[in-house]
Amino acid sequence: MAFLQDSPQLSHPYRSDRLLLALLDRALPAERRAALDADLDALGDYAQMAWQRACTTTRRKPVLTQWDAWGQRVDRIELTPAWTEGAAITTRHAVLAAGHMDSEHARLEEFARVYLYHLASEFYTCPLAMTDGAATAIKASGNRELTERALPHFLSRDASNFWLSGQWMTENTGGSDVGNTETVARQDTGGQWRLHGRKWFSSAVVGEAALALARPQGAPAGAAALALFYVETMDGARRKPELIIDRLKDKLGTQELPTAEIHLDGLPAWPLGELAHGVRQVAPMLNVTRTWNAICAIASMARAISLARDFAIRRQAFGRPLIEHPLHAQTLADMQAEFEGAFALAFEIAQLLGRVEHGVAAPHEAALLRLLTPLAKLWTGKLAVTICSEALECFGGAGYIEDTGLPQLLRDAQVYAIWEGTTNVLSLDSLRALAGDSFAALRIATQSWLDGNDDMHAASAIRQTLDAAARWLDQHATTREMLEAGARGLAFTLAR
Ligand code: MFK
Ligand code: FAD
Repeated sequence: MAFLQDSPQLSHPYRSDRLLLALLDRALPAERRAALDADLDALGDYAQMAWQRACTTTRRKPVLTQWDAWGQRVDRIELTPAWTEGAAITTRHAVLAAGHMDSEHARLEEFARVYLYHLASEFYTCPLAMTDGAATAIKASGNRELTERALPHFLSRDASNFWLSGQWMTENTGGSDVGNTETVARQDTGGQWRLHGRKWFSSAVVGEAALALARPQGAPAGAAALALFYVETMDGARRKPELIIDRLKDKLGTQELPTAEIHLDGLPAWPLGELAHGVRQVAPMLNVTRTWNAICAIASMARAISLARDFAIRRQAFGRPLIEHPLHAQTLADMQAEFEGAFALAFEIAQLLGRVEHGVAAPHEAALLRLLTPLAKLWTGKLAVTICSEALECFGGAGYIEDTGLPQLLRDAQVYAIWEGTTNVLSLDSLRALAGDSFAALRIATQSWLDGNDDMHAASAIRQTLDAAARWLDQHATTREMLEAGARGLAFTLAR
Protein backbone atom coordinates (compact mmCIF):
# COMPACT_ATOMS: atom_id res chain seq x y z
CA MET A 1 0.00 0.00 0.00
CA ALA A 2 1.26 3.47 -0.86
CA PHE A 3 2.30 5.81 1.93
CA LEU A 4 -0.58 7.80 3.34
CA GLN A 5 -0.07 10.96 5.31
CA ASP A 6 -1.60 11.13 8.79
CA SER A 7 -3.81 14.14 9.43
CA PRO A 8 -3.08 16.22 12.52
CA GLN A 9 -5.24 15.35 15.53
CA LEU A 10 -6.52 18.02 17.86
CA SER A 11 -5.69 17.23 21.46
CA HIS A 12 -8.31 18.23 24.00
CA PRO A 13 -8.21 22.06 23.98
CA TYR A 14 -8.91 22.26 27.73
CA ARG A 15 -7.41 19.14 29.33
CA SER A 16 -4.19 19.38 27.34
CA ASP A 17 -3.65 23.16 27.68
CA ARG A 18 -1.04 23.36 30.43
CA LEU A 19 -0.93 27.19 30.30
CA LEU A 20 -4.66 27.60 30.85
CA LEU A 21 -4.75 24.91 33.55
CA ALA A 22 -1.80 26.48 35.39
CA LEU A 23 -3.33 29.97 35.19
CA LEU A 24 -6.70 28.85 36.54
CA ASP A 25 -5.11 26.75 39.31
CA ARG A 26 -2.97 29.72 40.32
CA ALA A 27 -5.52 32.52 40.05
CA LEU A 28 -8.76 31.03 41.36
CA PRO A 29 -9.78 29.98 44.88
CA ALA A 30 -10.15 26.16 44.98
CA GLU A 31 -13.93 26.21 45.21
CA ARG A 32 -14.40 28.48 42.19
CA ARG A 33 -11.78 26.52 40.27
CA ALA A 34 -13.66 23.27 40.86
CA ALA A 35 -17.01 24.83 39.94
CA LEU A 36 -15.62 26.00 36.60
CA ASP A 37 -14.30 22.64 35.50
CA ALA A 38 -17.48 21.09 34.05
CA ASP A 39 -18.19 24.02 31.71
CA LEU A 40 -14.61 24.18 30.46
CA ASP A 41 -14.47 20.44 29.94
CA ALA A 42 -17.71 20.54 27.93
CA LEU A 43 -16.50 23.49 25.83
CA GLY A 44 -13.28 21.58 25.14
CA ASP A 45 -15.34 18.55 24.02
CA TYR A 46 -17.43 20.82 21.80
CA ALA A 47 -14.27 22.31 20.27
CA GLN A 48 -12.94 18.86 19.45
CA MET A 49 -16.25 17.83 17.88
CA ALA A 50 -16.41 21.07 15.86
CA TRP A 51 -12.89 20.55 14.48
CA GLN A 52 -13.82 17.01 13.38
CA ARG A 53 -17.01 18.33 11.82
CA ALA A 54 -15.19 21.10 9.97
CA CYS A 55 -12.68 18.58 8.58
CA THR A 56 -15.35 16.22 7.30
CA THR A 57 -18.04 18.52 5.93
CA THR A 58 -18.06 21.08 3.15
CA ARG A 59 -17.88 24.62 4.50
CA ARG A 60 -20.98 26.74 4.22
CA LYS A 61 -21.61 30.44 4.27
CA PRO A 62 -24.72 32.19 5.55
CA VAL A 63 -27.25 32.92 2.82
CA LEU A 64 -29.43 36.02 2.62
CA THR A 65 -32.81 35.74 0.90
CA GLN A 66 -34.22 39.22 0.44
CA TRP A 67 -37.56 38.47 -1.23
CA ASP A 68 -39.96 35.55 -0.94
CA ALA A 69 -41.65 33.87 -3.89
CA TRP A 70 -44.63 36.24 -3.65
CA GLY A 71 -42.66 39.43 -3.74
CA GLN A 72 -42.58 40.14 0.01
CA ARG A 73 -39.39 41.63 1.46
CA VAL A 74 -38.19 39.03 4.00
CA ASP A 75 -34.41 39.53 4.53
CA ARG A 76 -34.10 35.97 5.87
CA ILE A 77 -30.63 34.67 6.74
CA GLU A 78 -29.83 30.97 6.87
CA LEU A 79 -26.99 30.31 9.25
CA THR A 80 -24.31 27.64 9.48
CA PRO A 81 -24.54 24.80 12.06
CA ALA A 82 -22.25 26.35 14.68
CA TRP A 83 -24.35 29.51 14.52
CA THR A 84 -27.62 27.69 14.99
CA GLU A 85 -26.09 26.04 18.08
CA GLY A 86 -24.65 29.32 19.39
CA ALA A 87 -27.41 30.46 21.75
CA ALA A 88 -27.75 27.01 23.34
CA ILE A 89 -24.00 26.59 23.93
CA THR A 90 -23.60 30.16 25.19
CA THR A 91 -26.44 29.99 27.69
CA ARG A 92 -25.81 26.40 28.81
CA HIS A 93 -22.21 27.20 29.69
CA ALA A 94 -22.85 30.77 30.90
CA VAL A 95 -20.29 32.18 28.50
CA LEU A 96 -21.60 35.75 28.90
CA ALA A 97 -23.41 35.41 32.22
CA ALA A 98 -20.15 34.32 33.92
CA GLY A 99 -18.49 37.64 33.14
CA HIS A 100 -21.16 39.61 34.99
CA MET A 101 -21.22 37.57 38.21
CA ASP A 102 -20.51 39.37 41.44
CA SER A 103 -16.84 38.40 41.75
CA GLU A 104 -13.45 39.82 40.90
CA HIS A 105 -12.82 36.48 39.14
CA ALA A 106 -15.85 36.80 36.87
CA ARG A 107 -13.94 38.07 33.84
CA LEU A 108 -11.21 35.41 34.10
CA GLU A 109 -13.87 32.71 34.31
CA GLU A 110 -15.69 34.23 31.35
CA PHE A 111 -12.61 34.56 29.16
CA ALA A 112 -11.45 31.01 29.90
CA ARG A 113 -14.77 29.92 28.37
CA VAL A 114 -14.35 32.32 25.41
CA TYR A 115 -10.82 31.02 24.73
CA LEU A 116 -12.12 27.45 24.47
CA TYR A 117 -15.32 28.22 22.57
CA HIS A 118 -14.05 30.74 20.02
CA LEU A 119 -12.85 28.60 17.10
CA ALA A 120 -15.65 26.08 17.46
CA SER A 121 -18.16 28.93 17.40
CA GLU A 122 -17.04 30.02 13.91
CA PHE A 123 -16.97 33.65 15.09
CA TYR A 124 -20.34 33.52 16.82
CA THR A 125 -18.02 35.02 19.46
CA CYS A 126 -18.05 38.26 17.43
CA PRO A 127 -21.67 39.11 18.30
CA LEU A 128 -21.12 37.62 21.76
CA ALA A 129 -18.30 40.12 22.29
CA MET A 130 -20.54 42.96 21.18
CA THR A 131 -23.37 41.73 23.42
CA ASP A 132 -20.98 41.65 26.38
CA GLY A 133 -19.76 45.13 25.39
CA ALA A 134 -23.34 46.42 25.12
CA ALA A 135 -24.19 45.03 28.57
CA THR A 136 -21.08 46.72 29.99
CA ALA A 137 -21.80 50.09 28.31
CA ILE A 138 -25.46 50.07 29.37
CA LYS A 139 -24.45 49.32 32.97
CA ALA A 140 -21.86 52.11 32.84
CA SER A 141 -24.47 54.56 31.51
CA GLY A 142 -26.53 54.11 34.68
CA ASN A 143 -29.69 53.97 32.51
CA ARG A 144 -31.94 51.86 34.75
CA GLU A 145 -34.74 51.38 32.25
CA LEU A 146 -32.43 50.00 29.54
CA THR A 147 -30.51 47.91 32.07
CA GLU A 148 -33.73 46.27 33.22
CA ARG A 149 -34.95 45.78 29.66
CA ALA A 150 -31.84 44.49 27.88
CA LEU A 151 -29.51 42.84 30.39
CA PRO A 152 -31.81 39.97 31.40
CA HIS A 153 -31.74 38.98 27.71
CA PHE A 154 -28.03 39.64 27.03
CA LEU A 155 -26.93 37.71 30.12
CA SER A 156 -29.63 35.06 30.01
CA ARG A 157 -28.91 31.42 30.81
CA ASP A 158 -31.96 30.33 28.82
CA ALA A 159 -31.58 30.11 25.03
CA SER A 160 -35.26 30.85 24.44
CA ASN A 161 -34.95 34.44 25.68
CA PHE A 162 -31.30 35.14 24.87
CA TRP A 163 -30.58 38.21 22.71
CA LEU A 164 -27.51 39.21 20.73
CA SER A 165 -26.50 42.85 20.38
CA GLY A 166 -24.69 44.52 17.51
CA GLN A 167 -22.36 47.52 17.55
CA TRP A 168 -23.24 49.91 14.72
CA MET A 169 -20.44 52.39 14.38
CA THR A 170 -18.73 52.05 11.00
CA GLU A 171 -20.09 53.95 8.02
CA ASN A 172 -18.81 54.41 4.47
CA THR A 173 -17.37 57.74 5.55
CA GLY A 174 -15.07 56.12 8.10
CA GLY A 175 -14.68 53.35 10.61
CA SER A 176 -11.70 54.68 12.54
CA ASP A 177 -12.89 58.26 12.28
CA VAL A 178 -16.46 57.86 13.48
CA GLY A 179 -16.79 61.63 13.76
CA ASN A 180 -17.89 61.53 10.10
CA THR A 181 -21.04 59.57 11.00
CA GLU A 182 -23.93 60.51 8.71
CA THR A 183 -26.71 58.56 10.44
CA VAL A 184 -29.18 61.04 11.90
CA ALA A 185 -31.50 60.63 14.89
CA ARG A 186 -34.81 62.47 14.57
CA GLN A 187 -37.67 62.72 17.06
CA ASP A 188 -41.11 61.93 15.64
CA THR A 189 -44.22 63.81 16.64
CA GLY A 190 -44.70 61.46 19.58
CA GLY A 191 -41.18 62.21 20.85
CA GLN A 192 -39.78 58.79 19.81
CA TRP A 193 -36.21 58.94 18.49
CA ARG A 194 -35.75 57.25 15.11
CA LEU A 195 -32.53 56.51 13.20
CA HIS A 196 -32.06 57.27 9.51
CA GLY A 197 -28.88 56.31 7.70
CA ARG A 198 -26.62 53.56 6.46
CA LYS A 199 -24.28 51.36 8.47
CA TRP A 200 -21.54 49.83 6.36
CA PHE A 201 -20.49 46.86 8.52
CA SER A 202 -22.97 45.15 10.81
CA SER A 203 -21.71 41.83 12.09
CA ALA A 204 -24.62 40.93 14.34
CA VAL A 205 -27.30 41.56 11.81
CA VAL A 206 -29.16 38.51 13.10
CA GLY A 207 -29.13 40.00 16.61
CA GLU A 208 -32.13 41.34 18.45
CA ALA A 209 -30.57 44.66 19.56
CA ALA A 210 -27.66 47.03 18.88
CA LEU A 211 -25.89 50.10 20.18
CA ALA A 212 -25.60 52.68 17.41
CA LEU A 213 -23.87 56.02 17.02
CA ALA A 214 -25.98 58.73 15.38
CA ARG A 215 -26.08 62.50 15.18
CA PRO A 216 -29.17 64.01 16.80
CA GLN A 217 -30.95 66.26 14.33
CA GLY A 218 -29.54 69.79 14.48
CA ALA A 219 -26.36 68.77 16.34
CA PRO A 220 -23.07 70.15 14.96
CA ALA A 221 -20.46 68.17 12.99
CA GLY A 222 -17.72 66.17 14.68
CA ALA A 223 -17.42 63.20 17.02
CA ALA A 224 -18.28 64.99 20.26
CA ALA A 225 -21.80 65.75 18.98
CA LEU A 226 -22.66 62.09 18.34
CA ALA A 227 -25.07 60.32 20.67
CA LEU A 228 -25.24 56.63 21.55
CA PHE A 229 -28.59 54.87 21.04
CA TYR A 230 -30.02 51.47 21.93
CA VAL A 231 -32.18 49.83 19.25
CA GLU A 232 -34.17 46.63 18.94
CA THR A 233 -34.41 44.91 15.59
CA MET A 234 -37.30 42.46 15.93
CA ASP A 235 -41.04 42.79 16.13
CA GLY A 236 -41.93 39.38 17.53
CA ALA A 237 -40.60 36.87 15.01
CA ARG A 238 -40.27 39.44 12.19
CA ARG A 239 -37.43 41.87 11.60
CA LYS A 240 -38.65 45.46 11.95
CA PRO A 241 -39.40 46.97 8.52
CA GLU A 242 -37.30 50.08 9.36
CA LEU A 243 -34.15 47.88 9.28
CA ILE A 244 -33.22 46.86 5.75
CA ILE A 245 -30.43 44.41 4.97
CA ASP A 246 -28.83 45.52 1.71
CA ARG A 247 -26.43 42.60 1.32
CA LEU A 248 -23.98 40.31 3.10
CA LYS A 249 -20.29 41.09 2.66
CA ASP A 250 -18.10 38.64 0.71
CA LYS A 251 -15.06 38.40 3.01
CA LEU A 252 -11.51 37.02 3.02
CA GLY A 253 -12.22 35.12 6.28
CA THR A 254 -14.81 34.93 9.09
CA GLN A 255 -17.07 33.58 6.38
CA GLU A 256 -19.62 31.99 8.69
CA LEU A 257 -20.18 35.38 10.32
CA PRO A 258 -23.01 37.22 8.53
CA THR A 259 -21.59 40.73 8.20
CA ALA A 260 -24.11 42.98 6.46
CA GLU A 261 -24.55 46.37 4.92
CA ILE A 262 -27.77 47.79 6.30
CA HIS A 263 -29.81 50.92 6.17
CA LEU A 264 -32.09 52.37 8.77
CA ASP A 265 -35.31 53.97 7.71
CA GLY A 266 -36.70 55.40 10.94
CA LEU A 267 -35.73 52.55 13.29
CA PRO A 268 -36.96 53.41 16.85
CA ALA A 269 -34.06 54.19 19.18
CA TRP A 270 -33.46 55.17 22.83
CA PRO A 271 -30.48 57.26 23.99
CA LEU A 272 -28.28 55.65 26.65
CA GLY A 273 -27.51 58.96 28.27
CA GLU A 274 -26.89 62.56 27.26
CA LEU A 275 -27.45 63.38 23.58
CA ALA A 276 -23.74 64.00 22.90
CA HIS A 277 -20.36 62.40 23.70
CA GLY A 278 -21.50 59.07 22.28
CA VAL A 279 -17.87 57.97 21.75
CA ARG A 280 -17.16 58.43 25.46
CA GLN A 281 -20.30 56.39 26.23
CA VAL A 282 -19.37 53.58 23.84
CA ALA A 283 -15.78 53.35 25.18
CA PRO A 284 -16.64 50.70 27.83
CA MET A 285 -17.99 48.56 24.99
CA LEU A 286 -14.85 49.11 22.89
CA ASN A 287 -12.57 48.09 25.74
CA VAL A 288 -14.53 44.89 26.38
CA THR A 289 -14.69 43.88 22.71
CA ARG A 290 -10.96 44.59 22.38
CA THR A 291 -10.34 42.22 25.28
CA TRP A 292 -12.40 39.57 23.49
CA ASN A 293 -10.33 40.20 20.38
CA ALA A 294 -7.09 39.56 22.27
CA ILE A 295 -8.42 36.35 23.83
CA CYS A 296 -9.75 35.10 20.48
CA ALA A 297 -6.45 35.94 18.77
CA ILE A 298 -4.54 33.80 21.27
CA ALA A 299 -7.13 31.04 20.78
CA SER A 300 -6.24 31.02 17.07
CA MET A 301 -2.54 30.83 17.92
CA ALA A 302 -3.12 27.98 20.38
CA ARG A 303 -5.04 25.99 17.78
CA ALA A 304 -2.43 26.54 15.04
CA ILE A 305 0.43 25.52 17.32
CA SER A 306 -1.40 22.53 18.76
CA LEU A 307 -2.07 21.10 15.27
CA ALA A 308 1.46 21.86 14.04
CA ARG A 309 2.97 20.16 17.10
CA ASP A 310 0.86 17.06 16.59
CA PHE A 311 1.77 16.91 12.90
CA ALA A 312 5.46 17.16 13.76
CA ILE A 313 5.19 13.84 15.58
CA ARG A 314 3.37 12.10 12.71
CA ARG A 315 5.17 13.40 9.64
CA GLN A 316 8.46 11.78 8.66
CA ALA A 317 11.15 13.57 6.63
CA PHE A 318 14.73 12.48 6.04
CA GLY A 319 14.20 9.28 8.03
CA ARG A 320 12.70 10.68 11.25
CA PRO A 321 9.69 12.59 12.55
CA LEU A 322 9.81 16.34 11.98
CA ILE A 323 9.97 16.97 15.71
CA GLU A 324 13.36 15.22 15.85
CA HIS A 325 14.84 17.73 13.42
CA PRO A 326 16.47 20.42 15.59
CA LEU A 327 15.45 23.30 13.32
CA HIS A 328 11.82 22.24 13.10
CA ALA A 329 11.71 21.77 16.89
CA GLN A 330 13.24 25.23 17.32
CA THR A 331 10.67 26.74 14.95
CA LEU A 332 7.85 25.29 17.07
CA ALA A 333 9.55 26.40 20.28
CA ASP A 334 9.88 29.98 19.00
CA MET A 335 6.19 30.05 18.09
CA GLN A 336 5.30 28.69 21.52
CA ALA A 337 7.43 31.31 23.29
CA GLU A 338 5.76 34.18 21.41
CA PHE A 339 2.36 32.65 22.07
CA GLU A 340 3.03 32.30 25.80
CA GLY A 341 3.86 36.00 26.05
CA ALA A 342 0.66 36.88 24.23
CA PHE A 343 -1.34 34.47 26.40
CA ALA A 344 0.04 36.11 29.56
CA LEU A 345 -0.82 39.63 28.37
CA ALA A 346 -4.32 38.75 27.14
CA PHE A 347 -5.30 36.99 30.36
CA GLU A 348 -3.65 39.74 32.42
CA ILE A 349 -6.13 42.27 31.01
CA ALA A 350 -9.00 39.84 31.59
CA GLN A 351 -8.04 39.56 35.26
CA LEU A 352 -7.41 43.29 35.62
CA LEU A 353 -10.82 44.04 34.11
CA GLY A 354 -12.47 41.81 36.72
CA ARG A 355 -10.57 43.48 39.56
CA VAL A 356 -11.26 47.02 38.34
CA GLU A 357 -14.97 46.33 37.75
CA HIS A 358 -15.38 44.91 41.25
CA GLY A 359 -13.54 47.68 43.05
CA VAL A 360 -10.72 45.49 44.39
CA ALA A 361 -7.94 46.74 42.10
CA ALA A 362 -4.80 48.39 43.46
CA PRO A 363 -4.80 52.20 42.95
CA HIS A 364 -2.66 52.06 39.78
CA GLU A 365 -4.50 49.17 38.12
CA ALA A 366 -7.28 51.11 36.37
CA ALA A 367 -4.69 53.22 34.54
CA LEU A 368 -2.69 50.07 33.79
CA LEU A 369 -5.76 48.39 32.29
CA ARG A 370 -6.49 51.47 30.16
CA LEU A 371 -3.03 51.12 28.55
CA LEU A 372 -2.73 47.34 28.39
CA THR A 373 -6.09 46.87 26.63
CA PRO A 374 -5.12 48.55 23.31
CA LEU A 375 -1.59 47.11 23.60
CA ALA A 376 -2.90 43.57 24.04
CA LYS A 377 -5.37 43.97 21.19
CA LEU A 378 -2.87 45.37 18.71
CA TRP A 379 -0.04 42.99 19.57
CA THR A 380 -2.06 39.76 19.64
CA GLY A 381 -3.87 40.80 16.45
CA LYS A 382 -0.64 40.99 14.49
CA LEU A 383 0.96 37.99 16.18
CA ALA A 384 -2.01 35.76 15.32
CA VAL A 385 -1.33 36.33 11.61
CA THR A 386 2.40 35.63 12.01
CA ILE A 387 1.86 32.45 14.01
CA CYS A 388 -0.95 31.09 11.84
CA SER A 389 1.16 31.74 8.76
CA GLU A 390 4.18 29.98 10.30
CA ALA A 391 1.98 27.08 11.41
CA LEU A 392 0.68 26.58 7.86
CA GLU A 393 4.26 26.30 6.67
CA CYS A 394 4.85 23.62 9.31
CA PHE A 395 2.46 21.40 7.31
CA GLY A 396 4.29 22.00 4.05
CA GLY A 397 1.99 21.86 1.02
CA ALA A 398 -0.89 20.45 3.08
CA GLY A 399 -1.06 23.75 4.95
CA TYR A 400 -2.07 25.43 1.70
CA ILE A 401 -4.91 23.02 0.88
CA GLU A 402 -8.44 24.16 1.72
CA ASP A 403 -9.99 20.89 2.83
CA THR A 404 -7.35 20.29 5.49
CA GLY A 405 -9.18 23.10 7.34
CA LEU A 406 -5.82 24.83 7.90
CA PRO A 407 -5.91 27.82 5.48
CA GLN A 408 -9.02 29.09 7.26
CA LEU A 409 -6.93 29.71 10.38
CA LEU A 410 -4.82 32.24 8.51
CA ARG A 411 -7.67 33.88 6.61
CA ASP A 412 -9.66 34.31 9.82
CA ALA A 413 -6.67 35.65 11.78
CA GLN A 414 -6.31 38.64 9.46
CA VAL A 415 -9.44 40.19 10.91
CA TYR A 416 -8.08 40.61 14.45
CA ALA A 417 -5.91 43.53 13.43
CA ILE A 418 -8.62 45.33 11.47
CA TRP A 419 -11.88 45.44 13.37
CA GLU A 420 -12.34 47.01 16.78
CA GLY A 421 -9.65 49.56 15.96
CA THR A 422 -6.80 48.93 13.54
CA THR A 423 -3.20 48.60 14.72
CA ASN A 424 -2.51 52.27 14.05
CA VAL A 425 -5.70 53.49 15.68
CA LEU A 426 -4.92 51.46 18.80
CA SER A 427 -1.33 52.69 18.83
CA LEU A 428 -2.79 56.21 18.92
CA ASP A 429 -5.22 55.09 21.61
CA SER A 430 -2.27 53.93 23.71
CA LEU A 431 -0.91 57.50 23.43
CA ARG A 432 -4.25 58.72 24.86
CA ALA A 433 -3.67 56.39 27.80
CA LEU A 434 0.00 57.39 28.18
CA ALA A 435 -1.04 61.04 28.34
CA GLY A 436 -2.74 60.11 31.64
CA ASP A 437 -1.32 58.02 34.47
CA SER A 438 -0.69 54.84 32.51
CA PHE A 439 3.09 55.03 32.15
CA ALA A 440 3.52 55.47 35.90
CA ALA A 441 1.12 52.56 36.42
CA LEU A 442 3.17 50.40 34.08
CA ARG A 443 6.32 51.18 36.07
CA ILE A 444 4.62 50.25 39.35
CA ALA A 445 3.29 47.00 37.88
CA THR A 446 6.64 46.10 36.35
CA GLN A 447 8.49 46.84 39.58
CA SER A 448 6.23 44.60 41.61
CA TRP A 449 6.71 41.81 39.05
CA LEU A 450 10.49 42.33 39.16
CA ASP A 451 10.48 42.23 42.97
CA GLY A 452 9.02 38.74 42.87
CA ASN A 453 11.36 37.45 40.17
CA ASP A 454 15.07 36.67 40.30
CA ASP A 455 15.76 36.64 36.54
CA MET A 456 18.39 39.43 36.48
CA HIS A 457 18.69 39.37 32.70
CA ALA A 458 14.97 39.89 32.16
CA ALA A 459 14.85 42.55 34.89
CA SER A 460 17.60 44.59 33.33
CA ALA A 461 16.12 44.29 29.81
CA ILE A 462 12.72 45.45 31.06
CA ARG A 463 14.17 48.40 32.98
CA GLN A 464 16.18 49.49 29.95
CA THR A 465 13.13 49.24 27.70
CA LEU A 466 10.98 51.34 30.01
CA ASP A 467 13.74 53.92 30.46
CA ALA A 468 14.21 54.17 26.69
CA ALA A 469 10.45 54.58 26.18
CA ALA A 470 10.33 57.30 28.85
CA ARG A 471 13.30 59.12 27.26
CA TRP A 472 11.67 58.92 23.86
CA LEU A 473 8.39 60.32 25.19
CA ASP A 474 10.21 63.14 27.04
CA GLN A 475 12.86 64.18 24.58
CA HIS A 476 12.19 62.99 21.06
CA ALA A 477 8.47 63.11 20.59
CA THR A 478 8.40 66.87 20.80
CA THR A 479 5.73 67.40 18.15
CA ARG A 480 2.40 65.66 17.65
CA GLU A 481 3.65 64.49 14.21
CA MET A 482 6.72 62.78 15.73
CA LEU A 483 4.67 61.27 18.51
CA GLU A 484 2.13 59.77 16.10
CA ALA A 485 4.78 58.57 13.65
CA GLY A 486 6.52 56.67 16.47
CA ALA A 487 3.34 55.45 18.19
CA ARG A 488 3.28 51.99 16.62
CA GLY A 489 6.94 51.30 17.47
CA LEU A 490 6.37 52.44 21.05
CA ALA A 491 3.20 50.35 21.38
CA PHE A 492 4.90 47.15 20.18
CA THR A 493 7.90 47.75 22.44
CA LEU A 494 5.70 48.24 25.51
CA ALA A 495 3.48 45.28 24.64
CA ARG A 496 6.44 42.96 24.29
C1 MFK B 1 -13.99 37.45 17.86
C2 MFK B 1 -13.34 38.59 18.50
C3 MFK B 1 -14.26 39.55 19.12
C4 MFK B 1 -14.16 40.89 18.56
C5 MFK B 1 -15.50 41.43 18.15
C6 MFK B 1 -15.32 42.38 17.05
C7 MFK B 1 -16.58 42.85 16.41
C8 MFK B 1 -16.26 43.85 15.35
C9 MFK B 1 -17.09 45.04 15.43
C10 MFK B 1 -16.40 46.34 15.11
O1 MFK B 1 -15.40 46.47 14.49
S1 MFK B 1 -17.30 47.60 15.76
C11 MFK B 1 -16.47 49.05 15.27
C12 MFK B 1 -15.28 49.31 16.10
N1 MFK B 1 -14.83 50.63 15.82
C13 MFK B 1 -13.80 51.12 16.45
O2 MFK B 1 -13.16 50.47 17.26
C14 MFK B 1 -13.48 52.57 16.15
C15 MFK B 1 -12.02 52.79 16.01
N2 MFK B 1 -11.73 54.20 16.23
C16 MFK B 1 -11.34 54.63 17.47
O3 MFK B 1 -11.22 53.86 18.41
C17 MFK B 1 -11.07 56.08 17.56
O4 MFK B 1 -9.94 56.27 18.36
C18 MFK B 1 -12.24 56.84 18.18
C19 MFK B 1 -13.55 56.53 17.44
C20 MFK B 1 -12.45 56.46 19.66
C21 MFK B 1 -11.90 58.30 18.05
O5 MFK B 1 -13.02 59.11 18.35
P1 MFK B 1 -12.83 60.65 18.71
O6 MFK B 1 -14.13 61.14 19.24
O7 MFK B 1 -12.17 61.37 17.62
O8 MFK B 1 -11.82 60.53 19.93
P2 MFK B 1 -11.55 61.43 21.17
O9 MFK B 1 -12.15 62.79 21.04
O10 MFK B 1 -10.11 61.33 21.45
O11 MFK B 1 -12.31 60.61 22.31
C22 MFK B 1 -13.63 60.89 22.71
C23 MFK B 1 -13.74 60.46 24.18
O12 MFK B 1 -13.71 59.02 24.26
C24 MFK B 1 -12.59 60.95 25.04
O13 MFK B 1 -13.11 61.12 26.35
P3 MFK B 1 -13.57 62.58 26.87
O14 MFK B 1 -14.75 62.94 26.02
O15 MFK B 1 -13.92 62.33 28.30
O16 MFK B 1 -12.38 63.47 26.66
C25 MFK B 1 -11.65 59.77 25.04
O17 MFK B 1 -10.78 59.76 26.15
C26 MFK B 1 -12.63 58.61 25.12
N3 MFK B 1 -12.06 57.37 24.61
C27 MFK B 1 -11.72 57.09 23.34
N4 MFK B 1 -11.27 55.83 23.26
C28 MFK B 1 -11.34 55.33 24.51
C29 MFK B 1 -11.86 56.30 25.37
N5 MFK B 1 -12.05 56.10 26.67
C30 MFK B 1 -11.72 54.91 27.18
N6 MFK B 1 -11.22 53.91 26.40
C31 MFK B 1 -11.02 54.07 25.09
N7 MFK B 1 -10.53 53.08 24.35
P1 FAD C 1 -10.11 53.35 7.79
O1 FAD C 1 -10.53 54.01 9.06
O2 FAD C 1 -10.38 54.07 6.53
O3 FAD C 1 -8.58 52.97 7.87
C1 FAD C 1 -7.77 52.72 6.71
C2 FAD C 1 -6.30 52.68 7.14
O4 FAD C 1 -5.92 53.94 7.64
C3 FAD C 1 -6.01 51.66 8.26
O5 FAD C 1 -4.79 51.03 7.99
C4 FAD C 1 -5.87 52.54 9.50
O6 FAD C 1 -4.97 51.98 10.44
C5 FAD C 1 -5.29 53.80 8.90
N1 FAD C 1 -5.62 54.99 9.70
C6 FAD C 1 -6.84 55.53 9.93
N2 FAD C 1 -6.73 56.61 10.73
C7 FAD C 1 -5.43 56.75 11.01
C8 FAD C 1 -4.67 57.70 11.77
N3 FAD C 1 -5.26 58.69 12.44
N4 FAD C 1 -3.33 57.53 11.86
C9 FAD C 1 -2.72 56.51 11.23
N5 FAD C 1 -3.37 55.60 10.48
C10 FAD C 1 -4.71 55.73 10.37
N6 FAD C 1 -17.90 47.90 12.31
C11 FAD C 1 -19.02 48.10 13.06
O7 FAD C 1 -19.30 49.22 13.44
N7 FAD C 1 -19.79 47.06 13.40
C12 FAD C 1 -19.53 45.80 13.04
O8 FAD C 1 -20.25 44.89 13.40
C13 FAD C 1 -18.36 45.55 12.25
N8 FAD C 1 -18.04 44.30 11.82
C14 FAD C 1 -16.94 44.12 11.03
C15 FAD C 1 -16.67 42.84 10.55
C16 FAD C 1 -15.58 42.62 9.72
C17 FAD C 1 -15.32 41.24 9.22
C18 FAD C 1 -14.75 43.70 9.38
C19 FAD C 1 -13.55 43.49 8.49
C20 FAD C 1 -15.01 44.97 9.85
C21 FAD C 1 -16.12 45.20 10.67
N9 FAD C 1 -16.44 46.46 11.13
C22 FAD C 1 -17.56 46.66 11.90
C23 FAD C 1 -15.72 47.62 10.65
C24 FAD C 1 -14.37 47.85 11.32
O9 FAD C 1 -14.50 48.22 12.65
C25 FAD C 1 -13.65 48.91 10.49
O10 FAD C 1 -13.41 48.36 9.21
C26 FAD C 1 -12.38 49.38 11.13
O11 FAD C 1 -12.66 50.08 12.32
C27 FAD C 1 -11.53 50.27 10.20
O12 FAD C 1 -12.30 51.29 9.64
P2 FAD C 1 -12.30 51.55 8.04
O13 FAD C 1 -12.62 50.27 7.38
O14 FAD C 1 -13.16 52.71 7.76
O15 FAD C 1 -10.80 51.91 7.72
